[in-house]
Amino acid sequence: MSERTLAIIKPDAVKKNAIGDIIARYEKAGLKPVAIRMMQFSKATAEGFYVVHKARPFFDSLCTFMSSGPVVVLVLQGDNAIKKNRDLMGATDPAKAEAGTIRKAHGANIEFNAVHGSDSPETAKFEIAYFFPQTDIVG
Ligand code: IDP
Ligand code: MG
Repeated sequence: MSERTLAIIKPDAVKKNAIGDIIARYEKAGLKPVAIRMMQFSKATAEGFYVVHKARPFFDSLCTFMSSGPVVVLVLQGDNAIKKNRDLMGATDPAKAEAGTIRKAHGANIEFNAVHGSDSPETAKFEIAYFFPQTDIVG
């Protein structure tokens, strides 16, 4: 079933000049970009995006990291896009990520882990709407 997911190329990966490599991996896996936006989050934008993690001990550090430099936010579309992207990303901790995954290739540690991907249809819906009006999504 074709679905959409939200991906973010995080500040660490943008700094490492990995934008092209990561988007190539999405395309090769059949995840078509249908919206792309480059921006730098304010702290408040990061806090609103990660509101589900508000009570976690790493919340403040995560939001500081996510607002530390430019990011690329994408809507990806394809069959089973949510799970496909999670598989492509690898485990949250790059040290535990499988060979061939984005986090294995580009992640430094459990916080600086290169990419974000929605984890369910409900979060994908919230996350896509957080950054993109319907009119800015093609296809
Ligand atoms: P996910 O990105 O694989 O879905 P989540 O548990 O949703 O992982 O956590 C969101 C983000 O918070 C992670 O991608 C990572 O950047 C950061 N994070 C998760 N767990 C930790 C931790 O234990 N310490 C520091 N940062 C963390
Ligand atoms: Mg998550």
